[in-house]
Amino acid sequence: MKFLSLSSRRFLLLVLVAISSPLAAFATDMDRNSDGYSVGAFPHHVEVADFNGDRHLDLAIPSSASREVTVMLGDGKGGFSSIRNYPVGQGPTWVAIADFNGDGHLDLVTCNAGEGSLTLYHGDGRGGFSGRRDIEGVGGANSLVVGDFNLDGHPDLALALVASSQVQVLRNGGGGRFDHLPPHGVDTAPHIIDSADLNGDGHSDVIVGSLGTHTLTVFLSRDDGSFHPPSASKVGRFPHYRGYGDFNGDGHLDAVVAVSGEEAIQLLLGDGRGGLKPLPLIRVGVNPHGLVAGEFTGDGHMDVAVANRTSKDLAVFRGDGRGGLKETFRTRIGEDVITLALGDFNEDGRSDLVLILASAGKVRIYTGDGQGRFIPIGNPEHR
Ligand SMILES: [Ca+2]
Ligand SMILES: [Ca+2]
Ligand SMILES: [Ca+2]
Ligand SMILES: [Ca+2]
Repeated sequence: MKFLSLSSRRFLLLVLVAISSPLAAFATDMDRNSDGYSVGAFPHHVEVADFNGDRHLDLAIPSSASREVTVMLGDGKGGFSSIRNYPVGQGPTWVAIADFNGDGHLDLVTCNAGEGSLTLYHGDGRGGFSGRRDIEGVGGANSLVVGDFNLDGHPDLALALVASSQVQVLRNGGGGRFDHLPPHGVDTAPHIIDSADLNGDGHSDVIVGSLGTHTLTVFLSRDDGSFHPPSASKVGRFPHYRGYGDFNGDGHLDAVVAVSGEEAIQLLLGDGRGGLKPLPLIRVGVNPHGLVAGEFTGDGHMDVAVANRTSKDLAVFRGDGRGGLKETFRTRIGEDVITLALGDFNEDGRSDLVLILASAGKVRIYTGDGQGRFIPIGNPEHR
């Protein structure tokens, strides 16, 4: 549908989606070809959730150059029955999903790096979003993560503020009303913030990668929502996306990070107390960026998939359960993949990947075969 303008394409999609489900499926088939589904300009991030409660995985994708977040409702067969764009603030780089107002339906929030704001939408539980509310006063925020840091049952947000090299928690007082807590200093140029329970106390901790110092900083949570003094681990140059899992089978969560300046990934062994010990770099390709950790091969050991933005390929590393990672699969993508996420989109019991093609403005699903290989779902070889 390249020949249609964005607004007319949006209108056509809205009309088709509004009619009936067989036609809606037809609409998205039209929108999809072997290149993938078109979304906004420069999609930057993706989150996977079931927004409409039909047990099929859905996607939310902020597009940083088009001030919108795209919501794609999955059909359970690796396709999408509805694609809708919602306007947000300028330069959205990140999205997070949770039931912020406690009505039982998942909501979404984008981090709008272009203007230092967040845009919150309330989900209706049927895949639609409304009640836009913008939260100002988060200048320099680049990424955010959800966590119930003070254990009151209301999901809070933690933001990486790249301009001021700080981490800030926005505490949800209930109903999706957020209080800005005093920020914490972090190493220079924090980029990606995420969370994992590194010390195994059942409580999400916050991890931030800093591009200025090439470090990962861990903030262990206290029960009242405050953090212990942070500790940092030196990693390879330019840490980007991370995955978490117990790679060496000692019962402690470990981290694996794409370090683009080294053309490598790096495993960091967790000590169960929040410490992360970096292991030697593993070369992967040019400009690795997106990364997920999961069990792709059926042997019960954690594996890693990483996308190389400049060499435009995807590599899978099979974990041996003892902290070893060995490349077992590589496929050419031919596009600039900024990030990827994991989910069983065709519901065959095997993990699949969603790839976000930044420069192309597209989304592609690659189905997993359960043995560590991933094939684009439009590929006839896979039918
Ligand atoms: Ca769904
Ligand atoms: Ca809600
Ligand atoms: Ca471990
Ligand atoms: Ca699957």
